Order: sequence, then structure tokens, then C-alpha cells
Amino acid sequence: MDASKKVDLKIIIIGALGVGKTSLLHQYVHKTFYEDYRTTLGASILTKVLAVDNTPLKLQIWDTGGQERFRSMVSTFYKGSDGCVLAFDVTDRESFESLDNWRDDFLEKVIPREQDFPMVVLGNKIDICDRQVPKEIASTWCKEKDIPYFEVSAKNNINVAEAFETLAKQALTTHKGIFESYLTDSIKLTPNDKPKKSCC
Ligand SMILES: Nc1nc2c(ncn2[C@@H]2O[C@H](COP(=O)(O)OP(=O)(O)OP(=O)(O)O)[C@@H](O)[C@H]2O)c(=O)[nH]1
Ligand SMILES: [Mg+2]
Repeated sequence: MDASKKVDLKIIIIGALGVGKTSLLHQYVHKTFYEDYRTTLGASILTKVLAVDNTPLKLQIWDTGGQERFRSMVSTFYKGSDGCVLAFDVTDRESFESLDNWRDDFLEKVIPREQDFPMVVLGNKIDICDRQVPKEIASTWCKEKDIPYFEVSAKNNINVAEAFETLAKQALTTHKGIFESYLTDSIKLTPNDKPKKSCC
């Protein structure tokens, strides 16, 4: 793969209502945070350009609404994703308990080519004292599934870029693997593609 060529990757963020998905993306992309809450209706897309291991990347990040009524619509956006952010709110136990559902639903719909689909879990709002999900519980859940876990705050910009960049790195590695295996397959197939000489 040519390191100077920009790679486009699709990243999606999913999770329960109000956990801070939009806030995390706005902090990551625009370095801004808003206290007021405007629920995401369906989905919206943000773009972030960065470099990982000298490879220029363009992340197309899909923000999705956590409302139940958008659930089936949101799942139609999973297709073609190169990476997934699973978000929950450390002050909202239910949002953590719903992670299994979000993850299963995503993996079922996206049908990953690789065994380990690029994913990270973000436990957001660690700036709030009234915590309901202990760090150990969340990191054990993630360890069991071999998913990197980040404790973050969209409000105070804690660990946000680190989390997205870890996912971008994983997604790029998987993307390169798929690209190279296609290349190998096409090299293997070339001799068979030659037209057979006819005998007469
Ligand atoms: N204290 C604190 N509040 C946050 C943080 N992140 C988000 N919020 C607040 O939580 C509320 C919901 O945030 P959103 O980013 O809109 O949540 P969302 O997950 O996009 O919500 P839906 O689109 O409805 O699914 C807003 O009032 C935010 O200001 C954080 O890290 N700390
Ligand atoms: Mg939102």
C-alpha cells in the first residue's frame, strides 16, 4: 500500500441515549463542548483528517442517535464500517448494561471479515462525581471481549483523541490486511485468467 496515498475509513459511534456520543465527536473534531442537549435525529457525519504511522487518513465519522425509535434506521448505517466506537455513560448503569446489545447488534449486521473487528469502548462523563459504573467492572467486560477501554470526558477533553486514534490505528491495520489479501488473491488468479490456447 502506498504510504503517501490518503486512506478513507468509515467509523461509527453507537450507544444509548444521551451518553455523550455527539459531544465526544465535537470535542474530537472541533475541540468544542456544549452543555445543552440536542438529541441526534437519525445520524450525521463528521470528517477528521489525521496521520497514523505516516499514513494520511480521512475518517468519516458517523454519529448516531441513541433513541429507541431510530434503532432500526441506525443499524442500516453499520454497513461498510471500518471501526466502531461503543459509548456509555459512567453515571448511567443502564447505558453500560446495554453495551452487549449494541455490540451484538452491530456485529450481526456488519458481518466482519476479520474475527476481531476494530472496536473501542468509551466510558464517558468521568468528570461527574456521581459514578454508577466502577472502572474495574467496565474494564473487565472489555478485557473479556478483547476490546480496548478508555475512560473519557467530552466536557474536559480527557482521553478523547487517544481513544479515537487507537481505533483509527486498529482500523487502518485491518484495512491494510484486507487490501493486501485482495492483492495476493488477484496475483494468484492472474495465470488462470489467461485465455486457453485452442488446439486447432
Ligand atoms: N458532565 C458531562 N456532560 C457531558 C459529557 N458528555 C456529554 N455531556 C452532556 O450530556 C448530554 C448529552 O450529550 P450528547 O452528546 O448530546 O449525547 P448523545 O449520546 O449524542 O445523545 P443522543 O444523540 O440523544 O443519543 C448533553 O447535555 C451534554 O452536554 C461529559 O463528558 N461530561
Ligand atoms: Mg447525539
